[in-house]
Formats: sequence, C-alpha cells, structure tokens
Amino acid sequence: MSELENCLNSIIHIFHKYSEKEGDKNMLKKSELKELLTHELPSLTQHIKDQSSFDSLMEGLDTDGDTECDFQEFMTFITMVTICCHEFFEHHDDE
Ligand SMILES: [Ca+2]
Repeated sequence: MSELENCLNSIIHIFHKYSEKEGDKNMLKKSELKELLTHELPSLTQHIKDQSSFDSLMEGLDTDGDTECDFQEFMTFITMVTICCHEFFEHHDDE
C-alpha cells in the first residue's frame, strides 16, 4: 500500500480498536473516545485537563446528538485537527 493508503487504514484501525471495547462496536461511547484521545492524540489532550472541557469537546463532536461518536463524526474531528495542524505548520514555516 502507498503511504496515504496506510494512513487511511491506520485511522480506521484506531477507531475500531477503541469502538469495539464496549457496547456498539461501530460507535465510540464517551469513555472510549476519552481513551482514544488520551492514547492516540496525547499532544492535543494534554491541554484538556478537566472533565467539563472534555464534555464540551464530546458535545461538539456529537453532531447528531446521540451521545456517541460514530465513524463519520470521528472523521470530521480528525479532519479539523489535521487542518489545524497544517495551518500551524504553514505559519510556522513563514517565520
Ligand atoms: Ca453521534
């Protein structure tokens, strides 16, 4: 597989690694999402110290309001984070 194909495969694999722990295996419940973010995006989540910040992140992610994060909601989040990282490095390069 190409590098990008490997990345896409990894994203799918990581989602399922956590979504299959409890309940619906195609959904991340709040505790699963928290575990995923803590282990897989530590540089982002080290800034989220309190439960209320995490709650509002989860609310923002959960666009259909069913209190769980499906793959589409997860991808929307990953896309936003990736765009933010890209913008950060773009500005960083200018300096
Ligand atoms: Ca949802």
